[in-house]
Amino acid sequence: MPVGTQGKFRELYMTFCLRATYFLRNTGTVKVVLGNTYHLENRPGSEILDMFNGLPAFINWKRGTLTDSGGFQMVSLLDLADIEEGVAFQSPVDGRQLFLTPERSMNIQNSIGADILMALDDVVSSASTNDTRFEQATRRTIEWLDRCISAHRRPYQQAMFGIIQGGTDKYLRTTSIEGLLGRNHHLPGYAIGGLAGGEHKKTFCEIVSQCCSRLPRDKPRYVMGVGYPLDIVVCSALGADLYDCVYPSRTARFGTALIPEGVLRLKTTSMATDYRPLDSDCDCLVCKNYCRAHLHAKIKKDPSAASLLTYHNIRFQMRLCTDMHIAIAEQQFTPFVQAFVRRMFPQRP
Ligand code: PRF
Ligand code: ZN
Repeated sequence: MPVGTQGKFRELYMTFCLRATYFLRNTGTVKVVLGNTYHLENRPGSEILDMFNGLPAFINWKRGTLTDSGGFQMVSLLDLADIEEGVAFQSPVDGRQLFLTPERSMNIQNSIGADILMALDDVVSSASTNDTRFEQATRRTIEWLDRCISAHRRPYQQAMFGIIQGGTDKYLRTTSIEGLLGRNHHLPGYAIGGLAGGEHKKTFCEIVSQCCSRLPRDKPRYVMGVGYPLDIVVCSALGADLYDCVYPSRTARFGTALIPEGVLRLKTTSMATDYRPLDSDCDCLVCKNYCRAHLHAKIKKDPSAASLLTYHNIRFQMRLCTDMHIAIAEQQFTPFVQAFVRRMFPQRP
């Protein structure tokens, strides 16, 4: 799921001067886009979203939508004051004091009207060394889930996913999973939260594996904030289904393109005379129309180069997912993973 924080997909919009969603549709396989409750509440705001009967009509997006509950933004953006009832924080936009409770998060997400909404979780940065904070967050996430279940006004129109927390502690993760499984009939899907924050890869894999092995086989599993191509492949091998990340657009802004071999830094001088497309296997309009040397020259003077890279990077991620689907359906996933890893790390035996 590409992330368009305010439903805008700024980079695509800038270059093509048309609704960005038109170009997202053109990337062929994007089925769901993600927006953030907290940002959408700021702008355009619930009143306007209600007038449109929700975000999908507002951004003219006819495929799937998902909103994150705001829990993670409170960690990533803000100097927060932590309160049992909910979370208070200062708006980074206008300094206003905001207060997000499970009820308020549900209320806003019901106005936004995405197909999937997320329960409000208490997210602790994986860099934290305060063990009691992880315990508190695990307990609180379950208590808040009950409040989210009661407050959700449209359970038949909008599917609510519960979120597993518990940091890197297996015992806390088990507590969290069991709490969620006890509410299984309210939850059409599950998310694994609290990862992708700089923990060791081995720990990350162990937690994803532990969670996936316990979750119902017939419901989607979403690993939140995951977006490196290698992580997407590894998590899928461990049994996960859904991902979201700003990585493809953020890395494009720094002049980086995703390719099967890893990444291509368009700003490096070797690109100045490289007349190949970004990725010769790619069918996107950027790879069909521009070479690396052109993008290298453009990047210095024209911000639209970042849009072209964003477009390619999103198409790259989507093709990766389609290729995984096909490999799984044809029972060829193991050789697929081997070939993927070998191409990215050819030097390893
Ligand atoms: N919770 C929520 N959104 C998230 C995460 C989370 O744990 C992550 C992973 N740290 C990314 N986005 N609600
Ligand atoms: Zn391309």
